[in-house]
Amino acid sequence: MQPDLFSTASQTDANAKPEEPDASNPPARAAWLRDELNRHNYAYHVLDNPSIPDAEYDKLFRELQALEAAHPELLVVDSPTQRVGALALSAFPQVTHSVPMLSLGNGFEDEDIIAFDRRVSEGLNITEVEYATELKFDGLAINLRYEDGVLVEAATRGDGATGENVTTNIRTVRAIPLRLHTKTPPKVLDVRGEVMMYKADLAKLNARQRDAGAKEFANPRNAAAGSLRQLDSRITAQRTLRFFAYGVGLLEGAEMPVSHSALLDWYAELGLPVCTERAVVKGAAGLLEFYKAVGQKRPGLPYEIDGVVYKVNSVEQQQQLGFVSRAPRYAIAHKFPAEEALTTVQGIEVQVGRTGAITPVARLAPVLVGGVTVTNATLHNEDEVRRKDIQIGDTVIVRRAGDVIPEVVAYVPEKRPADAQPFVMPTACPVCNSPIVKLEDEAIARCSGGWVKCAAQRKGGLLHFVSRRAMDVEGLGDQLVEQLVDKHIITTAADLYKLGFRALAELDRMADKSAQNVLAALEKSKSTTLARFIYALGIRHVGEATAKELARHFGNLEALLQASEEQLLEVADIGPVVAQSIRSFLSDPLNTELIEQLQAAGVRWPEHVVENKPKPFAGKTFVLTGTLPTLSRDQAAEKIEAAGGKVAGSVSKKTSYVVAGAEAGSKLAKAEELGIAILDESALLQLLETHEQN
Ligand code: D41
Repeated sequence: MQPDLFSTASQTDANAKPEEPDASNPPARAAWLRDELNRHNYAYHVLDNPSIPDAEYDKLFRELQALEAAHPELLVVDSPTQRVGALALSAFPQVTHSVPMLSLGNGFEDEDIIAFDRRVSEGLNITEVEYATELKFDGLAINLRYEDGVLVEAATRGDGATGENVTTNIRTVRAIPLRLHTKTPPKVLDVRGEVMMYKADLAKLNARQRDAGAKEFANPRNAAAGSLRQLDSRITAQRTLRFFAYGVGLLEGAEMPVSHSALLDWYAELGLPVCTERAVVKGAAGLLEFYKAVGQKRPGLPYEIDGVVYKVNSVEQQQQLGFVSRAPRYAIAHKFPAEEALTTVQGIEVQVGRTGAITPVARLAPVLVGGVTVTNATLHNEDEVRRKDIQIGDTVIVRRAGDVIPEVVAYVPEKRPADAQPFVMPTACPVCNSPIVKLEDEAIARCSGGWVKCAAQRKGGLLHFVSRRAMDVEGLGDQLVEQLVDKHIITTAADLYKLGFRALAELDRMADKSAQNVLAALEKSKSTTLARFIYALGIRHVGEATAKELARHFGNLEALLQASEEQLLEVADIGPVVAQSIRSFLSDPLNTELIEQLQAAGVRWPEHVVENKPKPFAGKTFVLTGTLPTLSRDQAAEKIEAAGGKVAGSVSKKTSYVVAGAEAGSKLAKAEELGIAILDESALLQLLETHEQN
């Protein structure tokens, strides 16, 4: 389907990929670049399925720009360099923006920013310009039209002039107020901003996609775009999208704020989410300082950003500067080095985790990704390798996001060599040679050796035991555990507490001082909490939250040790799989022995009394009305009842809260009349959450 959209003189046969002409033939090279860019554009913007990394695309794009600048006769009106934005899918009606949505110029190097500041200060004839700085979210630009304070239309940016009407889907985004928080709203307000997805929400969505055998999203922008293009807004509602406002289009019936920072302050008052990591700075030095500070914070941010944005703060000065092509002269994006890169797969090996899980890992030709050299990347599991069809010899897109393990996003079909080798899952554990088994309903293959036979599992288990959120033994890292296990100094976690100064100090790269520190940290870790202890045991399916719940429910270890599967099922959020996993762990004499040894070594925690789960909604009556954005009526009722509340069918003076969704009717009116507190779904969830935390 792509070729007829993009057919040009140079590409006549739909399937024949023209040879890549080199720079000695500028007309052919330009035509080839146009075809390439158009094809990648389509894959990226229309199919939400990028075919090359952004940086690679930018490189081709800049090459074409340079070629056209050097040979103006080669410039054609439909060159990708002459178009901002992308094709729209036809399923959503077109919306013409009242004020065009401009694009944003960008720079990578400090010099680009210094040159930007120079252009601005010369344009304004001012020596030191004041800028508003903010984050550049990696999402999808959108326009929200509020009339008399009510959200009436939402449209994607599209090509800047026309976008797609995605109002129904946008209404499911909880971060976006359906009504502005003011009694005196402007007649018309176009709010511009970015729709995106938090890292954690994207990970959850991708896990669901994986379970459903559906395509995973390579980044939050694709996830946001894919979600907003859902024809069924119920699907959009199940995906947690976020929004940050950063610009304004048409404004009628209110004064335009005098500066960008004042605009964002106003937005915040109106209940619109705005970037919290923003500042007002002076001159190029101020800009670069902000860039550096954000770069350091970046890994810890809950969302992906691909750079920062600088805007001349004064709106009057912004207008004075005007535009170049379709980007304002007053703003620029300062991008971070690309977090995706192309490289080749030199081999695929497997790693063994603490539960024996076998993870295929791609060995890569070293490549710089976002400033760090990457030589291997996770392929998650065998099914993932099959689904992504990654083979040895392939050229692949590698991605590194924040502090997560680099991963292989996709391979580049055009570059697959004839002798590419598919991955073959080994049948025996590379560490202990035990058979690798895969249960039918599990995606993950495991080494069947267990920690008794498999050193990899022992190491993994020990590292988990000492990790920060478990026993929190500071200074006991990878390399120490590696040596302790390989030299057969320790086998189980209990052996850690038998370690003497000599044994530690004699290890490679251990000074007396560090050995002392490790011993002190081990001693300190003995005083812990029951929840941490349970988590540290590394029972499969028992994460931190489940461990906390188990500790709270049973109150002491003895009660947990004696709990039957049925009793375990009574614990909040524990289902049959988890209950079975806990029971089978605790039934293994090796494990109970370990627990005894740990306690004998002095590991202890304060005992506490079993308390019943608090019932924060006890005595409260709720009435549900209208359609909630994500919860069904039954689900909402279940949550309320689980918290001790009652759900009634009609509103009366005795009603504590009315939970209202879309198309709420007379019950809502009655509640307003009686002055009863009205909640929307997010307020209800928040109320539940606040209580859960207590
Ligand atoms: O966070 C962003 N992605 C972002 C995008 C931002 N913080 N500010 C932006 N400002 C503008 C102007 C200056 C034109 C109002 C933008 C964009 N534009 C933008 N995003 C996509 C196209 C343009």
